[in-house]
Amino acid sequence: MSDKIAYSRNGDIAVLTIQNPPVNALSHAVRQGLMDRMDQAEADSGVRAVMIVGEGRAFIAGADITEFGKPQMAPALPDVINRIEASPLIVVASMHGVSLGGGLEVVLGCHYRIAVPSARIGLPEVNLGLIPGAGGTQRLSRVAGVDAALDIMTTGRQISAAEAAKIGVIDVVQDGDPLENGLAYVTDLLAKDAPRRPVSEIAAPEAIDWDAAYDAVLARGRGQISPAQCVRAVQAGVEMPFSEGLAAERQIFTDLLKSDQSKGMIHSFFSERAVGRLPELKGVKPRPLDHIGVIGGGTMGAGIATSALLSGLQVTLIEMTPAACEAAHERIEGNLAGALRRGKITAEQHETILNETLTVTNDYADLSDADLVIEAVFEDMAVKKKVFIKLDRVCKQGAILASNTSYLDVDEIAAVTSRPQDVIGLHFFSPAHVMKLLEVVVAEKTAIDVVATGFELGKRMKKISVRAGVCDGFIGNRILATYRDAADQMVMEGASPYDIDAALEGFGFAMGPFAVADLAGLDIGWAVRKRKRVEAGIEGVSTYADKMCEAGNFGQKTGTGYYDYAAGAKARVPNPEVMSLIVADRTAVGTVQRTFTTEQIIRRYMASMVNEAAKVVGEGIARRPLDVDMTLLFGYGFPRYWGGPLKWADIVGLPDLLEDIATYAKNDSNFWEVAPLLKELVATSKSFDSLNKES
Ligand code: 3H9
Repeated sequence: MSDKIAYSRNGDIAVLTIQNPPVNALSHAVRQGLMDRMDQAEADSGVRAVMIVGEGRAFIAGADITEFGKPQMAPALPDVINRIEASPLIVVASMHGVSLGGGLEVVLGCHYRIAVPSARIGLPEVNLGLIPGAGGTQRLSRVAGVDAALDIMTTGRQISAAEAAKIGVIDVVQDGDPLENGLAYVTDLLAKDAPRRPVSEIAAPEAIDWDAAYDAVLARGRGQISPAQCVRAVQAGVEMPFSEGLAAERQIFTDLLKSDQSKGMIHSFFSERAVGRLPELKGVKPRPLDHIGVIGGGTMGAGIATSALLSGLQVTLIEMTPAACEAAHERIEGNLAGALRRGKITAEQHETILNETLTVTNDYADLSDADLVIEAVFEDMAVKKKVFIKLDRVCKQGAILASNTSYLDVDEIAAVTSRPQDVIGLHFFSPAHVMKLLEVVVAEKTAIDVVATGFELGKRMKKISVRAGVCDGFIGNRILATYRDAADQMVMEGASPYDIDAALEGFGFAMGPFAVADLAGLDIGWAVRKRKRVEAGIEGVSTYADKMCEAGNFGQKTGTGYYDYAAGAKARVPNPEVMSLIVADRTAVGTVQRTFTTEQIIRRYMASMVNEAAKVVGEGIARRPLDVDMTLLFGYGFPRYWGGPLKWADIVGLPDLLEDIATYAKNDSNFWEVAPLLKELVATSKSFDSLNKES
């Protein structure tokens, strides 16, 4: 018999304690154990009720996700839950921590439910590209009604015990020890001779307009299919007898389990957790991290300072003049007001941060006791070097000097200090207090405990931290530069920016590349192009993109760019002047014109991204394919349901991609030079994911 479920007697109550750390996932042994212990309880003379509790930090966090994709071993979870519900004894769940997915489904199979106030419940299967597959769609809608059930399962959000009680999922919310509370509750139920209360016997809820609900959820899902499938499963439960509804739900669940989207999302789930786990950091103690310095109070510096303040760190921000200090202070205050409004901090914390933990000054000497200083000044090597020389002079021994550069050579920056071992790149994404990604850029001489401290900072700031090596643009911006080029090339060959944006938004990106450029500001790329031309001695050339800027069209901030934003950002319409500028450029350059289908746009854009990503992994700039995947997911709006560009590549097949690249290379062999790693994987019939597993 399994040892994952402990069995004990408390008078006439059998207590089943789930013991499967860390989060009591419903592995095969747990499912079998629940079956066996239910049998034991029913055979145990004098037992009148069963109580299920979880040991450790959760009641049950759901099905064991590591078992997905492997052959199913009986008993299946729906059978376990049906067996619990069908017991002649009364069965009670006493919950603490989370009861998620299959965990909530077990709870709904019990006849009564009690929880501590801090308990949380949810059906987060949609976050894995699935729907609840063990009765969740059927039972929750019977208990809570269709609207509340659909809200919970289509968003995947967790709700509090109080909210769960309001919609009837929890009968009693009570502070204290879940075991003690539960026993008292069951004793009370037995004293009252409370009946069994199977949810499957509750009448089906009222129907709604299923097609309208399906369409609304589908539209919200930006291409994700599983949330809308929840609607169909609930519909089946309303229109058919309980057992048939259950079978329909199971069919949708198993179909989705085989889908590309669930493969992508399950990859995202595990990669998100694996990305910060680096073998070389095992056992390495981070340096102390209490007081952070930030150089520069522009959008980026203020965002970094805000993020540090929100994670409880003391912050000293340096600006050059009193006026700039005041502006920086205002920016941070604005960010913090937003955090207060969204309930991320209390009014008291807000006051303390502004009055005690934040200092804005123009005196570098105030950094003398900082543990780590992040420079976020203008992206220019000479300016950065000046800052690092100053920091080297004022910062205490052992203090970490970090640059927020997005593409400059961190080794070169480190070389101007007397302590290159303490120098690291910490590349935040704007707005830094909102965006989840942090590239931890490890330079040649960076000490290992400095790397560990970079990851520790990311953890405290609740970021997804990715280790990157030094090269122009590190992981993310290097790959971005390539796929942006691919998009620009397609524009010159006949695709409009609007076709490209529409194709990629259809693929699942939050925004297409030209809409992103409008958001970031077209003047940024313009300045870079002008500088590069001066360096190359080819001034006087002006592309269509330059002409847009020369006319003052910088994107959203000026109201026009590729799009016209007169009716607001969401109601953007193509700027009518852009296409004529593009056509003039195409004619001047003389590129052969062709048409592109949506599929062709996506394949070419993605092939460029995958090829560059394979180079980034092959050169060791990213350690593993999953590091690239998480960078693109958390910093560049890549659709989570594809799992990242390299997971996407595995899904569509590497040999086909290689063939595509060979075709594109016929016109531009330089740009389309195949990544050696991609060739090697195809030659050895391996996937990118096989490299994740080897590492
Ligand atoms: C489902 O239930 C389908 C059913 O409807 C139908 C079935 C037929 N399985 O996140 P953490 C691991 S689908 C296996 O770092 P936290 C996790 O990988 C499931 N492993 O901690 C990590 O391992 P490691 C629906 C799991 O405190 C460790 O536990 N349920 C599972 O920040 C700690 O996790 C979900 O989608 C699992 N279900 O957050 C819930 N869950 O240490 C998914 C966690 O090796 N889980 N692990 O990296 C979560 O949302 C969070 O993990 C949780 C804890 C909130 C539970």
